[in-house]
Amino acid sequence: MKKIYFAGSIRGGRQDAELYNKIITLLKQNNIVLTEHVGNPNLSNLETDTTMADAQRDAAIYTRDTEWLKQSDLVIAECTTTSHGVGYELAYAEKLNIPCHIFYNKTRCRLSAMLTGNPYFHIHPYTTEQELLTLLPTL
Ligand code: 6IA
Repeated sequence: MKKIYFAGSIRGGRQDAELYNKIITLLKQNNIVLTEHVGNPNLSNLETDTTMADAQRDAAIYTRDTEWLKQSDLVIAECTTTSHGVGYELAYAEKLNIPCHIFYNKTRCRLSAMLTGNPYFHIHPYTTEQELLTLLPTL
C-alpha cells in the first residue's frame, strides 16, 4: 500500500473540509493516508484549543508533518482553497522528489503560477466533484 500525504487548507479556510473528507475516505480504500486530520470537520475547534502554547503547538505540527512528508510515496493536494501551508508542503515534497498531484476546481479559483508554471507538478483542473473523485483511483 502506498503512503499518501493528503494536503488541504486548514488556516487558509475550511470551506472544502467535506470534500477533503471524501477524498481521504476514497484514498483509504487502497492506501495509507498519513494526514487524515485534514478532513476532520471539527479541526477548527481543535485549533482553538488553548491547553498548549501556540508556538509550541505549531512547532509540533511542523515537525510531525515534515516527518510524514519524508515518509510518503505520493502527495495529493486539493488546492481550490488557497493555503500557505499546502504551498509550502508542495515545495517541500518537490525537493524530496516525491510525486505530487494537484487538484483544483477551475470554476472557483485560479491556481498560482508558482504551481502551474512548474512542470514538476501533475496538475488536474476539474469542474465537478465527481470528476475529481473519478480521477483519484487512476493515480
Ligand atoms: O496554512 P494552512 O493551515 O492552510 O496549511 C494546511 C496544511 O498544513 C495541511 O495540508 C496540513 O498538512 C498542514 N497543517 C496546518 N495546520 C495543521 C494542523 N493544525 N495539524 C496538522 N497539519 C496541519 C492543528 C490541528 C489541531 C488538531 C490542533
